[in-house]
Amino acid sequence: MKQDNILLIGAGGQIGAVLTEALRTVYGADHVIATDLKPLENQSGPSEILDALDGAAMEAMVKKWRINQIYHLAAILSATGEKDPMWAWNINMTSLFNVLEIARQRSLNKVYYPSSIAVFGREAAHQNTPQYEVLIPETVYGISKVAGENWANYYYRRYGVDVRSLRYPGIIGHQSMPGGGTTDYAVDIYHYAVQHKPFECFLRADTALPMLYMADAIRGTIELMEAPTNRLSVRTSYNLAGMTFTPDEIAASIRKHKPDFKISYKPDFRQAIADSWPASIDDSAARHDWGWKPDYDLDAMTKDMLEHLAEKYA
Ligand code: NAD
Ligand code: AKB
Repeated sequence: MKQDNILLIGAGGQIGAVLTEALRTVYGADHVIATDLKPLENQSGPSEILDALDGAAMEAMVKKWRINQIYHLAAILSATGEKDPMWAWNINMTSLFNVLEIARQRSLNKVYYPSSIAVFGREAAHQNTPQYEVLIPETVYGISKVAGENWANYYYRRYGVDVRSLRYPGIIGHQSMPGGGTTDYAVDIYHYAVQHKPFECFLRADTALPMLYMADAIRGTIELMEAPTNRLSVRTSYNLAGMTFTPDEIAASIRKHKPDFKISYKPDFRQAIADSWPASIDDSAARHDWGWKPDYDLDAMTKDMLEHLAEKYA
């Protein structure tokens, strides 16, 4: 078992809850300190309340637990961010600066900072969006991720802080619920299907978006963090792809198991956000540099999601 001490910020969220447990199997339960604004339940290791806007509290926690790696997951996502842009900008940027400054001042080994497909806007190529593409996002969330990626690159080039980052697509998992994103429908839909309820989708039937199964996202994150430094050529954030589908296609995949499943469509403000994002992204840099390869396609994910959620609701 590896003997780094990891601070996970935003560990109560959709990805954080799963990543915490995955990191604990690699580094040992006592070496992964899970933190969030809210108290964390059912923890197999240490946890604390931490507001990522409070730099002094974050530094005290780094000292207390002798932290040498930070995974900074706390953020306000695309849909919630549009309801109060300045609030979202403050949380997303202030928390990142606190992490980067502590990493610089205390010479931490590594920092993980997730970015998103939200960095792209409608000027970017819609299909197979390249790694290096024009970045004109149309949400405050996307703007904060473009800025965050560039600050990550800056701290690496200027101060040698080993910040690593992935542009996640929409992440789908059975373990936790998403928090305020535009891709959230693709998680909710499985919960409705398993409970034999009809699902009303907030995106149009033909809205194609890049998505990734949670198991792949967690494995990819840990693989990136364990890759030798000299293999990494991208210090802003790597494009990461899994699959692409529309609401219509995910419903069809669910119907292979649940033929009576019904979906209807009532697009809301999230449609404009989805329309500004790519349909698919090119992750060849991640494949080339550190061997990224997703395991799950849409049907494999559907089967796994339905099996796990059936157990949960039984
Ligand atoms: P989430 O909204 O589910 O969880 C975020 C967590 O951060 C929550 O538990 C929240 O309580 C916590 N948080 C918010 N403000 C905080 C603060 N001031 N201090 C401490 N904690 C605070 O988000 P997620 O889906 O788990 O996403 C994690 C990261 O991955 C985010 O940076 C997000 O931008 C990125 N990402 C997620 C997806 C996705 O599909 N889930 C896709 C692309 C990128
Ligand atoms: C969101 O929809 O905001 C997130 C993301 C793709 O960053 N899931």
